[in-house]
Amino acid sequence: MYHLECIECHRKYPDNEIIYLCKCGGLLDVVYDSDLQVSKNDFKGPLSVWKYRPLLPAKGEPVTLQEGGTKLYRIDRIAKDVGIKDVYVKHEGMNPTGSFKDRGMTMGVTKALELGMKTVACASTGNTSASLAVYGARAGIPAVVILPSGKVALGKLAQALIHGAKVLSIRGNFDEALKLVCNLCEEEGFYLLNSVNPYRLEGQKTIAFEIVDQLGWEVPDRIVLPVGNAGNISAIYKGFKEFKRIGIIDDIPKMTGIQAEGASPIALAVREHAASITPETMPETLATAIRIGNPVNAKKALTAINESGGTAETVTDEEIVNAQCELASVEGIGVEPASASSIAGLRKLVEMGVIEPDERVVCVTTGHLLKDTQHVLDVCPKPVEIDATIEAVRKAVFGNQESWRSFI
Ligand code: AN7
Repeated sequence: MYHLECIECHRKYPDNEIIYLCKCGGLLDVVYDSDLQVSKNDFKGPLSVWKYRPLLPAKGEPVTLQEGGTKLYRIDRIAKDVGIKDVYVKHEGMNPTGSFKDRGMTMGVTKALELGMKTVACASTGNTSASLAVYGARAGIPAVVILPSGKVALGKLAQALIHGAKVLSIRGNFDEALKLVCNLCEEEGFYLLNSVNPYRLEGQKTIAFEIVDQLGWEVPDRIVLPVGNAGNISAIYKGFKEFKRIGIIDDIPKMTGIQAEGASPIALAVREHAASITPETMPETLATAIRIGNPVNAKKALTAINESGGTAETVTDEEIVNAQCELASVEGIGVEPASASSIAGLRKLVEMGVIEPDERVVCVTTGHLLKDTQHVLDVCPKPVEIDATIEAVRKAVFGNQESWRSFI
């Protein structure tokens, strides 16, 4: 029903071969037989990753915590302020571990068991490790995670630790951690669950399915999302393409990737109309989730952006934090910095005239606010400490007009 296929040379591999890159070095895709017949009626149960099982490459019982089914919120106040009519947030922070990674891991760890793998492993800027630790625990197999020391938000680190992963912190960045974990998996036969693994992206493509489902089987004009290792933008694009191929939708949204200025090889390649990226050796941003200089899925992401008529843009750390505060205080949606880059990017692209005022846009917010709270405490006003008397409370509420919304 499906096989693995190289996106460059189109060499095919059976679905049960343990392989992450083609012999030619190209990335792999899961490709379904062209006579696959699936209709809306085949999607059963509540909104979730596994609702779309007819389009997922799993044979056995899923390893699941009921991921997906995240809410699609309208954000009318921000939309009005930005000057565009129709904006939604797909809040992926509402997944079981607080990020979109769970969609990939429920699929990837299910596949690991199906393939008889005994240990799972990944490199991570944080969220992937949290998710792998959880799904490893759920599956009852050990997980090894390799992290860039000092650059992982504490909420994510705490998750990886308490869910029982073997947590290794390297003196190096994410790109170095990824190289190491690839070697480790090769040498020890561990199952690699970074987004170079095409099965993981199969889980993540359900973001596209859910958006269409939630919009009453309509397609938005544009998807705006943060880009780090570039797996998610590639996965979501693949989801839309599959829905189009089986006749559920007619159009594909413009895939629009946002990167932090200090870690932006894909945005730079798009700006220069380059066919490939130039890796950034010293990536830096406060949005540590996307502090990635050599995105492994760059080739797939550039195809997604170019074929869909989308674009990529950079935002500064300051724009990211402002967008995070705005989304939190104006719309009541708490997301981590990387996720807020989608809102910062929306604003910038509307100002640049790239996004038109009449577009219907979905911003994907990839991780929850509580993942990463240190800089929130740094940028927000301190709690006002007072005596435990009603007079002091009254004075504090009405006397001091220092606005806690001053960042808006
Ligand atoms: C909140 O956890 O790469 O472009 O190792 O945690 O698919 O890499 C995280 C990535 C966006 C970027 N938003 O997604 C990791 C990791 C959040 C993230 C991204 C990440 P990709």
